[in-house]
Amino acid sequence: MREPVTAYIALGANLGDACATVRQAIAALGARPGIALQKASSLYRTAPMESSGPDYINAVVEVHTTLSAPDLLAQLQALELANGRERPYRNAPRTLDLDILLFGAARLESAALTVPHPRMGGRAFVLVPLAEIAPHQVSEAQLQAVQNQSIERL
Ligand code: A4P
Ligand code: MG
Repeated sequence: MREPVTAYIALGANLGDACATVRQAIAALGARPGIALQKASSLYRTAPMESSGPDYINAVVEVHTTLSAPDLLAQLQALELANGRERPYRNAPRTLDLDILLFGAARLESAALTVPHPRMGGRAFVLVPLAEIAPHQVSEAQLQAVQNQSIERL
């Protein structure tokens, strides 16, 4: 059995009842084999960034997992599919998006999985909820750099 790894996962939704989807996805994540939910941020309402459609609901969770990073991603994608996720084009509005932000101290770079998430540094909708549950993972300078982005804690 592997030693559990602390991972951070970003949730985003902007179609359907996005609040309900994100709340339910947080609970469903913790019920998956090999994934134990440790902390969940508040939900945040955020303006779409490089995307279209209604405002997003975003959150970040901390999990302990005995899965490998690719196996964790497979679990997240199964959960996206169970929530009716379709991928008509990149950054299309979505019922549920689950991204791995950090997987312990791992640095991975392949087409299927890049960790730390390459775009997390420029996004208030990731950094603000991450800082809420894991302040040591986010610097003041990072938060200041995204302070003009629209985000409302619910
Ligand atoms: N992939 C690579 N690395 C990762 C990772 N660390 N976590 C691959 C998850 N997946 C990763 O993702 C495309 C491919 O990325 C996957 O097949 C996986 O193997 P996707 O979820 O199918 O497509 P996507 O969501 O359109 O792309 P991506 O890269 O997740 O988009 P972004 O850049 O994360 O942006 N605005 C607001 N306000 N809130 C949002 O949540 N989200 C996006 C998505 C844009 N604008 C937003 C929000
Ligand atoms: Mg994604």
